[in-house]
Amino acid sequence: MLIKRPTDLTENDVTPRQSYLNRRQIMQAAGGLALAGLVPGAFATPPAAPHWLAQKVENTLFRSVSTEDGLTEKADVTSYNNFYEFGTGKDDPAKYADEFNPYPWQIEVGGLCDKPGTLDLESLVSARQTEERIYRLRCVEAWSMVIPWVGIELGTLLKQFEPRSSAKYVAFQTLFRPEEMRGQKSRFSFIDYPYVEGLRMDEAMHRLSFLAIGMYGEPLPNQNGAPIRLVVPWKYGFKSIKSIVKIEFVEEEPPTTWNLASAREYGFYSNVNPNVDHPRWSQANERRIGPNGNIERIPTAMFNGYTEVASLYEGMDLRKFF
Ligand SMILES: Nc1nc2c(c(=O)[nH]1)N[C@H]1C(S)=C(S)[C@@H](COP(=O)(O)O)O[C@H]1N2
Ligand SMILES: [Mo]
Repeated sequence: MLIKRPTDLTENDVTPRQSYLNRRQIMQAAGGLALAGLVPGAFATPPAAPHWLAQKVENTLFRSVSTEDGLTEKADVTSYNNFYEFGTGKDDPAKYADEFNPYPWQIEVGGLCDKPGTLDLESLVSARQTEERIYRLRCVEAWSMVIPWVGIELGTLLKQFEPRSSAKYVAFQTLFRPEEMRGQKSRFSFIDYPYVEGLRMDEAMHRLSFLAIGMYGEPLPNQNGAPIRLVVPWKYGFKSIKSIVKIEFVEEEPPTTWNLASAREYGFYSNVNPNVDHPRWSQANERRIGPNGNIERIPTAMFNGYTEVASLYEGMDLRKFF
């Protein structure tokens, strides 16, 4: 893992947005247009991100964390998703997330802190320097991707609300808006809404915990959790909760969606761990969806390779606290 201290950050480390586009994506875009011409109205126009947001993401000049692993294609990251609010199929989010308009957006921050408040996305984002971080994302289903996110460190935002010492955990909540999120209307959904997640305070304050507002140099597509989502690269993907509307400092371990759905399969910690299998499949390997859409079977690394987080779990039995 290549990590730069904030003081080592240099300008223009970031890949220009255009170079993310490759031949495959350009061809797909052309194909999509042709098809849209044949089937009028089949493709909803995605709600456009506001100008200030697109500018902020595009003008991100610093890359603070990177990896030797090759990037997953943007076309794959935006078409193969888990976002149950739009359906349980991998292609449902790309199909239906355009029915959701994330703008304007506010986040309510409260609980055990001295400066609770409601932030609108614009003031949250404009006050801060954004950075690009290239992280591996390892889904509990044993596939993985490598994604260039743009956003801010979670801890720097949380500090602003002055959490009290009694705050031991941070709880997150996704938007509940069934009119625009068709999966939330489903009567036989395996999970309940709103989607909730949580981190222990020290995990949330770890410098790798990130809030993304963009990827591949552009604002987040809806299917990837627009306009703001968590990214915790050493944990299984479901901890990286999308489209966050609420953050709360709490004393007790907060309930989390997948743990509520099946406690024996999905623990609160859910650190990537090749030595602790899911009850129904092995976690020793993963299918890496890599450059050019190539899928490679590779061994899974402890903490998804982010071993610097190990000190957070010293003395803990990671089989028990899986
Ligand atoms: N609100 C919400 N957040 C969510 C999910 C979801 O269904 N709803 N799926 C999770 C899972 S299982 C994964 S693997 C990642 C996928 O993120 P991506 O689609 O941006 O790759 O989002 C996570 N965040
Ligand atoms: Mo996942």
